[in-house]
Amino acid sequence: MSKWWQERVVYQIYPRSFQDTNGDGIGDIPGIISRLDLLKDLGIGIIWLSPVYPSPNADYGYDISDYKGIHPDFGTMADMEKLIAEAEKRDIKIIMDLVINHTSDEHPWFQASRDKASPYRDYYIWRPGRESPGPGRQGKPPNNWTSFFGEGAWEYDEKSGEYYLHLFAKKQPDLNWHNPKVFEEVKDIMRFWLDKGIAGFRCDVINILYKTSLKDGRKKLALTGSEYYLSQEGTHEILRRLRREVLDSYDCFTVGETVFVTTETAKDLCGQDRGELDMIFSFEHMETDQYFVKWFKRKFHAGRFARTITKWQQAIDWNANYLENHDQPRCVSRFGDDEKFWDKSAKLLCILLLTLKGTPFIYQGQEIGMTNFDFTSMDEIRDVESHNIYRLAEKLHFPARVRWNMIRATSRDNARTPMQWDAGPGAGFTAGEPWLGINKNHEVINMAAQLDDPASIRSLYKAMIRIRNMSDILKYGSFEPLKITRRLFAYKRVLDGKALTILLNFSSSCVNTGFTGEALLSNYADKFDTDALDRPGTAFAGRLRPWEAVILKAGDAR
Ligand code: ISL
Ligand code: CA
Repeated sequence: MSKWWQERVVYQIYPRSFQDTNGDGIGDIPGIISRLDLLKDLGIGIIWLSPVYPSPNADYGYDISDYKGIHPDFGTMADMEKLIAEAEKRDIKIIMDLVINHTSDEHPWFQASRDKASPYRDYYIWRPGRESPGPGRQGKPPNNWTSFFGEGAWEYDEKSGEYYLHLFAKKQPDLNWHNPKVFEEVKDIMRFWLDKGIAGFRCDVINILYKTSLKDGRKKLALTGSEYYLSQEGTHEILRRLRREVLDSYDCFTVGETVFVTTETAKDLCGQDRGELDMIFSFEHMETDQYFVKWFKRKFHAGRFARTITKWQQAIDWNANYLENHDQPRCVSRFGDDEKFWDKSAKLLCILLLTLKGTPFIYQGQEIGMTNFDFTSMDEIRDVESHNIYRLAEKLHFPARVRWNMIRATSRDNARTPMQWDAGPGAGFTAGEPWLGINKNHEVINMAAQLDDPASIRSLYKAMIRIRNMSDILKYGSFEPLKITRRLFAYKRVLDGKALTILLNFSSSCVNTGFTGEALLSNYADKFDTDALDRPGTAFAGRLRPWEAVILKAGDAR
C-alpha cells in the first residue's frame, strides 16, 4: 500500500550554491558527492537536484540547452554517474528537475526553429505580429499575454520575422505541446535519465504545458492570458500519457510544481485515481503573506498560514510539503523571527514541516536556519526575475526605496546565497570568488557550529527526520486541526486510535493553549533524542513559551 517515496524525506540541492570543489566559485557535482555522508547522517532518503544540464544560465539552469548533458560548470557525465552510484550505496535516491514547458533559446531545436522551413519550426509557438502591414514588418505582439517574470510574453525574432511565445524570460521559449514530436522527444529524455538510475522527476511548472488558444486574455495585474493554459485538459492528457508510456515502466515518482492550483484543480493533477502526478507543490500557503502578487508583501499572519495548510492537509491525500525552495525567501525570515527568536522559530518550523501529512521537502541550508540575504543593492542580485521586476517597478514610477524593499523581501536570491558550511572567508563553500554573495552571518550561522551541538537546529532536523521515519502516526496518521488563532496552530495526527498532538506558538510572547498532557518533545530541550516518542514525557500544563513547539502524547485536549 505505502510507497517508498512516502516513507522518505527529500532534500533539495541547488547545485550552484551547494559546494564548490575547484575554486571557480560555483558549486559542482564532486562537491555534492563530498557531502553525501553528511546528508546520510541527516537522515534524508531522496535528493532533488535542481537542473545540472548545459544552460546559458539566463535562469540558472531552468533554461536548458541540452537535456542529455551536464553543464561543464558542474562537472561531467561521469561525475553525474558517480553521484548516482555513490548515493545508491548510501540508499539515497535522486530525482532530477524536468523542465519541459520551455527550453533555452540556445537549444539547437530553437535555433533550427527560427528558420520557417525547418522541421523544428513547430517545436515552438510562432505567430506573426498583429496589424503588421506586410512581410518583414514587426507589428504588435500576437496577443496581450504577460509572462511570469513581468514582461510581455512575446519576443520578435528578426530572422524569421515572427514572434515566439515565452511565459518566462525571453531566453526561455515555450515548447509547442500540440506537436506530437515534442512529446516523443520528452519521452526519450525521461527514459535517458531513468535508465541511468534516476528515481523520478520534479516537474517544473508542469500544469501550464498545453495552451488551448492564443486569444487575448482578460487583463490582470499579472499573468494576463493564464485562463488559456492553467491546468487545461490537454495537460492532463499529456501527464496521463507520460505516466502510461514512460513512468509506469520504472520504480519512480513525480512531484509536479503546479502554479495557481486550488485544492479542487490539484485533485485532478495528483488524485490517486487520476494516473497523472504522484504529488504536487502547491503555493497557497506561500501566498498568505502577500497581496495578489509576491512583490506586494503583507504582514505574516500565522492564523491565515495555518488555515491554508489545514485546508490542503484535509483536501489532498498526499501533499508535497515545503516551506522553502530555490524560488522562495528563507522560511525563518518569513514565517519565523530571524533575530531574537531565530533558533526557536527555525526549530518550530522544523517541527511543523516534519509533522504534517505528506512527503517533507527540506531545502539546503534550511536545516541550519539560514536567513534571507543581507545585500544592499541591485548590483549584488543575479536573479533575472528580480531585475525584470525592478525595471517594471521603475517604469511604474515606484520610488527607489519601495523598489528595493520589494526585491529585498521577495528576491529568489534570498534562497540562493551559498551554503554556509563554516565561519571561514568562503564559508567552506568555495576557496575562490563565489558566484553570488555569501551572507555575512555565516560567521555565526553555519554547519560546523551546529553539527556537534546536540541542541542545534540541525540536530533537531536530524532527530525529527528519524522520528518521522520511525513513526507510522506521523507518516500515515490523519491530520486533524484542533485550534487556530493568530498565534497558535494546534493539530492532531491520528492512526489506529493512537494520536500525537502538535502545538506551535507562532509568537514572541507566551500562549496558553488550553491543552495539557505528556510532552514528548519540545524545541526548548537542550538535546533532541530520536526515541523521544517512545519514552515517558514530562507534564505539560498548557503554556507555551515564545516560539515554543511541543509534541504531546495521545493529545488529551483540555
Ligand atoms: O518564483 C516564483 C514563485 O514566487 C514563480 O514565479 C516561479 O517562477 C514559478 O513558480 C515557476 O518556477 C519554476 O520555473 C521557472 C524557474 O525560474 C523557477 O526557478 C522554477 O522553480 C521557470 O523554469
Ligand atoms: Ca566549481
